[in-house]
Amino acid sequence: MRVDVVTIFPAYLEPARLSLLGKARDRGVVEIHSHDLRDWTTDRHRTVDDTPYGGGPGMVMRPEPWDAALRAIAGSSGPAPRPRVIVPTPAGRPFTQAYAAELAAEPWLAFCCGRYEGIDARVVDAWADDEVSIGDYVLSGGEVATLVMLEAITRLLPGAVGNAESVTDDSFAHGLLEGPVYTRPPEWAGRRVPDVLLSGDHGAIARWRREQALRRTARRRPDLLATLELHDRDRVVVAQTLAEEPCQPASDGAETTARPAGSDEPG
Ligand code: 6GU
Repeated sequence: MRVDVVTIFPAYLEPARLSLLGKARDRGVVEIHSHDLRDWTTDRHRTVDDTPYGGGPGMVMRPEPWDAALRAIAGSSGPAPRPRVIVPTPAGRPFTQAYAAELAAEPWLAFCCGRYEGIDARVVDAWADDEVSIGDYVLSGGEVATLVMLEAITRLLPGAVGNAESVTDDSFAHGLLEGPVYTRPPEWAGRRVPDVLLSGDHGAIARWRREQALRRTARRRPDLLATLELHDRDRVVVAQTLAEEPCQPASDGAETTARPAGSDEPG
């Protein structure tokens, strides 16, 4: 996959050289080019913004540099006739795992990182295939949102992650949040790893993990359950979880299985 990112702060994309994204680039799984929008300005001050028509606070990004940048990029010989053009904005459609998977199937993406109050709507209308938000809060620009989306997309690309299973088991891949995970030692700071995980009984482990995922999802994201097809046994777990006392923030009831060693109240 090829990715072009247009921004007035190309340095914001430097973290895309690290870790998973960096390795995917080294392996040729993804090719990321960041561009300075100001390279397509024509005035001495390299101006990219102006005051909003109709008044109001802040500044709006002028259309001409964006159009020039996108013409130059789309006209360069990429892997497709033109890239799918994405404008990150808090006013966009929500970015989800399914959306990440859809974008991961594209040969070529271009992200247009706006700043200030946004980009002139005419050039967005002319070029953007998608206006996308990463959540219900406001960032100062699209750069960090682009990094977020690039990481979510790239880890879905074949050859990007060592263990393909770690992608398919993720939270959201099955519509449920992932439950708690543990490694050695079996007891740490008086807290024991749930016995079932040490049992070697793969069926029991799979059932326990499903139950933990259901409990966590029912506690933290009950909205996710509405769209899922649940088995009868799943429904019992959800009903039990929802009938329990609301628990402390950041807890989802997993403490009943990962209780301190020596604690003997029922789980
Ligand atoms: Cl994609 N951009 C900005 N600036 N703020 C956001 C966002 C995107 N998603 C949530 N907040």
